Amino acid sequence: MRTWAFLHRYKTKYGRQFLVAALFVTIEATCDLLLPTIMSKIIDIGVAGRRTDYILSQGALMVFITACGALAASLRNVISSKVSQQFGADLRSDLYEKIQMLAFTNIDNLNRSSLITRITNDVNQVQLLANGLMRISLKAPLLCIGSLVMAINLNPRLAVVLVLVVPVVALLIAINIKIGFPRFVGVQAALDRVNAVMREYLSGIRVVKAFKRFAYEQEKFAAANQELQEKSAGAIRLMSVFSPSIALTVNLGVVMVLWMGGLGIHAGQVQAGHIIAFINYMTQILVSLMIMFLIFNNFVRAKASIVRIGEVFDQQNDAKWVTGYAGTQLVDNGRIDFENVSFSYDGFGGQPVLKDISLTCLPGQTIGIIGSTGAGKTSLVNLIPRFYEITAGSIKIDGHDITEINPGQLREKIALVPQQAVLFTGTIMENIRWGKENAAAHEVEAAAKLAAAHDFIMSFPEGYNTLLGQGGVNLSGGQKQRLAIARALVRKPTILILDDCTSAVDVVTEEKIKAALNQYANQLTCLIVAQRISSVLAADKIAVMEQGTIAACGTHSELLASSGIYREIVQSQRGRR
Ligand code: TTP
Ligand code: MG
Repeated sequence: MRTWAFLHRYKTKYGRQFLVAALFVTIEATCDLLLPTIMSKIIDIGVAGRRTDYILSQGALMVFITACGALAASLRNVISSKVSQQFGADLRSDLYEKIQMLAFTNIDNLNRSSLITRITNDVNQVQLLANGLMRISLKAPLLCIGSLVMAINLNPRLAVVLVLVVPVVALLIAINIKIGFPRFVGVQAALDRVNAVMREYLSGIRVVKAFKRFAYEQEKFAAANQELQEKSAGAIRLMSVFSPSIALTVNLGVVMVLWMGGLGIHAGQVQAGHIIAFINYMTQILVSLMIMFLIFNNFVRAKASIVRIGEVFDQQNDAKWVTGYAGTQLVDNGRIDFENVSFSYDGFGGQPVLKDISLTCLPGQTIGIIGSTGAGKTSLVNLIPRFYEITAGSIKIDGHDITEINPGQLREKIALVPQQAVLFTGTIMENIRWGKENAAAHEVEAAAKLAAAHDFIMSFPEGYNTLLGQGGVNLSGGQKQRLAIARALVRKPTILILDDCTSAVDVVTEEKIKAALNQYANQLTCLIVAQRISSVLAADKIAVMEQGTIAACGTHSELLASSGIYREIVQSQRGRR
């Protein structure tokens, strides 16, 4: 299966250590296998013949073999823990790297929260499997087969019992696996759903409380929880029938051995020690069969995880983000050309979100983009840093098609302030420095001043060192937006894109930002997406978007004269500048 392909690279990396662990497991199993035979000899030769010297020497041998087994077990444990931890860490970091390289389309496909489960829970499961594989799962079959061989070797007559018992037990386990497999997969899926419901609830907890939807959410959770309970109970019920029936079969076998052995002793064909050793081997067979059965459970869980991890590795990166790909060197002008661009999100029913867009933005120009919600403004500006691939037409920066420019270099020139300000856990200083890693403190401050953020930052006791919670929860909406603007400005980009990022800022502050930007934006190309006409009044050109197309384009006065839609928007906003 293709999804498993990613495991190959680890096979070569850890194959040798795996083999060493396998060697130790073999030693360990061999030691376990030798003990019952020696014991039977002690009973039959030493005890029956009253030979103390024999008992002592064989006893010493038993101690020695046990010690060897213990040593092998410890070494195997050390190796398996080390390898599985390392393997887990490698897998996690490879996965993380892969996710970083993914295009937005891929991430939309995979769903963000499921990516988190994949990198944590799923990797854990695979790591557990690797650890288990190197420990018990190798030992159990070895013990099982070894015990069989030893038992037959010891006394072929008694081995008849094995011929009866082992197939029955194996059959029981096979049936169990056949019925149990889908059930365990079902349990895993139900667990995923509980996780998903919980995650969504926690991320939307404020809205849930605000809308008093607690009861609804609780019901949703209860349903998922109930499903998990039922699925798990079903799987466990199955186990609870099978485990005792296996134990019963084996115990019947023990009775048969005792019975046949008793007859054998009576006839002088079997020795007492043989019976004890034989029962020992048979118990080992039972235990290892049961262990294999438990490992199977582990494997089912890990298999689902492996598939889920494989899905991530299988994602083809549409954006062909090649590290080291030189591409075309950009000259810093900042001209943007949209030529007959069409675009649709994957899975948007093939419905184009943008249709035949042509727009030119000359170096240093400021272009305003307005239009009703859902018109495609955000989609349009997100195409410039090549977050998504267009379906038709071309987008050029300084005359070069963006598909020919290394995305890393392309994005370096562009600062985009998204519609929803995204902040990270850390200080305000760190958050602004996201725009430019090595920005000096005065640069950060200058950017914050431009974004009208300096004053409110300084009003905090810790100033720029104020710690922000996850997503900036301890800031107001407008404060977040201004930090996001500062982060973009500190980068000193060639192209600045503001996607409706002053929507939560009061009008007075917005005026301040606008005035500062007007000066600052002189040398750079600026795209301003806005709801309020006032935000784009001063732009060199205003594009009015309507259902994925540019309905009109021109300066404010041109549009007033020529565009009905524009006049309507202006009219509707009159008096609430
Ligand atoms: P947007 O481009 O987000 O519309 P907009 O930015 O003009 O709207 P707003 O003023 O509210 O910010 O959306 C255009 C269409 O694309 C809309 O039907 C939703 C769809 N869409 C997606 O399917 N996936 C996405 O990630 C985004 C951003 C939009
Ligand atoms: Mg938008």
